[in-house]
Amino acid sequence: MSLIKKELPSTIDEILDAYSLNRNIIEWKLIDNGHINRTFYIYCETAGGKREKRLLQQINTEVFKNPLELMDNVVRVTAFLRDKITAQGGDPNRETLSVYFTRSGQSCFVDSEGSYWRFYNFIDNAFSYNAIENDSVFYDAGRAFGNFQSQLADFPIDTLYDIIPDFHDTHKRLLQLKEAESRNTANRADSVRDELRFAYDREKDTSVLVDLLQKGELPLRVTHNDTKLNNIMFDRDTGKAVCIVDLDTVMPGLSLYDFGDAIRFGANTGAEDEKDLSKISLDLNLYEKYVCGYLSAAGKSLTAKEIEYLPFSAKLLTLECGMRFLADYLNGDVYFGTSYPEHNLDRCRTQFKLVADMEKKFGEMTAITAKAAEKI
Ligand code: GN1
Ligand code: MG
Repeated sequence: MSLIKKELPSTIDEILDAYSLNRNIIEWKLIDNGHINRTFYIYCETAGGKREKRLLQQINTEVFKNPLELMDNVVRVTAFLRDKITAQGGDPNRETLSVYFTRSGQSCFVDSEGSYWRFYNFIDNAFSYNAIENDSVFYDAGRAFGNFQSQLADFPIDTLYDIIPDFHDTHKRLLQLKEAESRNTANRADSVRDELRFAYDREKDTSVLVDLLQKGELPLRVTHNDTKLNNIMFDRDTGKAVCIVDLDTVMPGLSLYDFGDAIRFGANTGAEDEKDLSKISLDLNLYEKYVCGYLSAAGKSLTAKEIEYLPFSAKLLTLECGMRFLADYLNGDVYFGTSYPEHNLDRCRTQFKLVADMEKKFGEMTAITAKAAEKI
């Protein structure tokens, strides 16, 4: 089981030295709402005696095989965003992540155990949601991700590394699931026959978006690729979305990946790992709020085909995520952080329940989308 360690790394002094920070940390806290990286809030002091709040993150090199390419993407995207935000009269220290460089000018530090660490600015007086408390928050989430996409619309896409190739190629994800089933590493395949059947029954859906991309009917854009609600920081004073975080998977992709994944997580009436499946469904009101917020910021730059496939993308990205959880369960929980043995299976079941509910509500999702698109 891949349990995320909760304490500060044993190499913390080396890390602090590399960034010219004093060895005594004033305050720290684990931030544990991601499944991949290990993240800490750190209140520290520079060698010059200045106190600073920063985010320290260990890059998961099992998932991100080429951390230097990843950091290259992140440095260039964040520098680009800083310029955009400054030009628009915003505050780049709050509205985007920025990378701190080591004493020797590197964007991350490799400690004596071979672990990769990086520091970001800490967005102070801000918080993230794991679930929607009020639907206007989700409108704002849609606006924020739509805005992020518009800000990066003229980023030179060819200069970005493909950090995880075929990350949202749902058909390849299905093939990976089949492979996990046949390898049956954790000897769990017999216990998940229903879930496997659910995925395989939807095989036809899995190649729809990648085929449209290949045929040139959907445009390649700079996308975030991990648009969970908790990857948006909200300002404590204004309540508004202030900064998009978790830029590890920013790379060329489809706008529909970002839309679909945001609905998968944020418009679910239950948590991603809820055990009681009766609590899982698509909240159509939240779906509508997100569509309206997203189109208010990105609508003008989208093609008719992109808009047409918005509801489908929600269903597809939910199916894809469920298949990924299931494949990881079959592989023995080697990818996603888990807290108990059936964690990935519980996550898979919520995703498939949500897919089934979206299938029932697909007509309504389509009508809501069409109505929202009229206002662009
Ligand atoms: C992972 O670490 P986190 O929670 O931001 C995963 C996403 C999944 C998500 C499911 C690099 O994101 O693709 O949608 O878990 N990130 C990676 O909650 O695989
Ligand atoms: Mg992530």
